[in-house]
Amino acid sequence: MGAIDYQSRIPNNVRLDDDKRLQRALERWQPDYLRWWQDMGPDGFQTKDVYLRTAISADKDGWAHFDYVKMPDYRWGIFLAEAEPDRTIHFGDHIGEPAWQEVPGEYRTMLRRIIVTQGDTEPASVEQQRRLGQTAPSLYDLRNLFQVNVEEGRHLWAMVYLLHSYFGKEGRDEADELLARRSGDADKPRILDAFNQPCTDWLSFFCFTMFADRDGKYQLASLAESGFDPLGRTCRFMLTEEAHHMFVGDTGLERIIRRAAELTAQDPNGDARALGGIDLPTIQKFINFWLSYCLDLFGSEISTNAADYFGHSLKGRFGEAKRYTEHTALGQHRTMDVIRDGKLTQEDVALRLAMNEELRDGYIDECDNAVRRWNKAIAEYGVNFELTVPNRRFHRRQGLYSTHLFNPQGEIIDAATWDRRMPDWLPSESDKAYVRSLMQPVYEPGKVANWIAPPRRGINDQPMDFAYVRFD
Ligand code: BYC
Ligand code: FE
Ligand code: FE
Repeated sequence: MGAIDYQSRIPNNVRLDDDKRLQRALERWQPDYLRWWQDMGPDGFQTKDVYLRTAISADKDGWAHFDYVKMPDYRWGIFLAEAEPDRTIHFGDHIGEPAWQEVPGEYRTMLRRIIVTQGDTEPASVEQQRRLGQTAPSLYDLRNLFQVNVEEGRHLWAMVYLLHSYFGKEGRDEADELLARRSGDADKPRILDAFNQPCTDWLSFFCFTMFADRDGKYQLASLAESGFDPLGRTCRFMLTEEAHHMFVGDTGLERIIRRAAELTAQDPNGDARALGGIDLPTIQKFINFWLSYCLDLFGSEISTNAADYFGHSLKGRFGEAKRYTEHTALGQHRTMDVIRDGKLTQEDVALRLAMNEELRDGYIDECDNAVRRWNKAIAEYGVNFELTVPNRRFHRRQGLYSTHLFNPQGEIIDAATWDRRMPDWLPSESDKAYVRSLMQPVYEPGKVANWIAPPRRGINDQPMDFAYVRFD
C-alpha cells in the first residue's frame, strides 16, 4: 500500500486506476475544486514558488518531501493509512464484528452527515485565511500559512473521496455542495459556527491553528477509531498532517506571547503597545474568543447524536483502543454541571450521552498544558501576568451553557454584568483595530515583524533567512 501513484491525474494510494467509475467521478470534480481554489484559496501568491512538503508515501516514516511548488500545482490526492489486516470493530454495539469495508445501510445517513460536517470545515478554513498572505510577519510564516492551506485542501479531497466512493449520487451531490458553501456567507454559510468567523489577522490565525485545528485532531482521532474502516484509515493519515497545523498555532502564539512579555519588560510603563507589540491582555481576549468558539465544535454536552455515533461504532473516544479497557460505555455515568432554576448543579449523565463532553475534556487538558508553558515563557521575562484558559462555560453558543451568561471563571452572571465586563474578556473593536494596524507584511528573508519573536528553527532544517517563498 504505502507508495503513492503520482502518475495518475489524481495522486493516490487507493488503486484509483482499478475503479474507472470512481476515477471518472473524481476527475469531473477536480476542475471544480481547482476553480474553487483559484476563487477562494489564498489571494495572490498563486504563481509564486513556495517551499512546501508533499506526501510521497503513507508510511509513518519519511512520508514527506520538501520542494518549491506553485500552489495550484500542488498534487492534491487521496492517501489512506495502511490497512490493518483482519481489523475488527473495538467499541460500541458492534464490538468483535469485522470492520466494515462498505457503509452499513442503516447508518448511511448518519455517516454521511459526519463526513460532510468534517469535510465542510476544511475548505471553510482556507476561505477564512485567504487574505492573510498579504500581511505575513515573515516568509517563514507565509510558507506555513500556505502549507496549512494546501493540506486543508487535501483534507477536503479525503472526505470527497469517501463521499464519491461510498455514497453514490447523494455523495456526489454533497461533494458539490462542499464547494458551494462559503465561510461567513449569509445565504450559504459553512456548517459549524467557528468556521464562519472572520480570521483576518495573524493573532487570530495562530489562535485558529492552535484551537480549531486541535479540535480537528480530537475529531479526527475519534473518527480514526471508526468501525467504517475507510473512514478510520483516511483520518489516520490526516492526523499526520494535522500535527504541523497545531505546531504552527502553538509556536505562533508562543512567539507573540514572548515578544509581548519582552516588550512589556522593556517599556518603562510596562505597555507593550507603546513599543509596537501586542499586549498580553489583548492576547488573552483573542484566546477567549477563539477557544470558546472551538469548544462549541464538540457539540452538546448531552447529545443523543453522540450516543448514537458511539453506540453504532461509528465514532469512538479519543484513543479508544489504546487508552480504555471497557469499550461499550454502558451502565456508566459521568457527573456534569447542569443549570437548574438558574443555578449550577451537578447531575449524573449516562456516559454514552456525554461523549462530546468526554472528548472536550482531553482537549481542554491540552490547552491547559499549553497555557502553562506560555506562562513559563512570560515569567522568564520577569513579567507578572498569567494567561488562563477560560472556563468551558464562558461565551458558548452551542450546548447546555449557551442559555446563560458566564464569566471566564465559569460563574453565572447577569446581563448587566456581562455588558459591563465583556470589553475585558473579548476583543473590542479598538483591540481588533489595533491588532489590524500591526499587520504589515515582512517579506525579506530572515526578517520578522516587530510584534512577534523569530521562530526557533527553520522548516526542514533550512536556515531562518531561507527564501521560503520566492518573490522573483
Ligand atoms: N456550530 O448533538 P449536537 C477540523 C449543531 S475541525 C453550529 O450538539 P453532535 C478543522 C449540530 O450540527 C473538526 N452548529 O451535536 C480545523 C446539530 O444540528 P442539527 C471537524 C452546531 O451532532 C481547522 C445540533 O447543533 N470535525 O477538522 O453531537 C481547520 C445539535 O447537535 C455546532 C467534526 O466536526 C457548532 N459548533 O456533535 C480545518 C467531526 N455544534 O442536526 C479543519 C464530525 C453542534 O440538529 N462532526 N451543532 O441541525 C461531528 O462529529 C458532530 O457533528 C459534532 C457535533 C461534534 C460537530
Ligand atoms: Fe484539516
Ligand atoms: Fe488542520
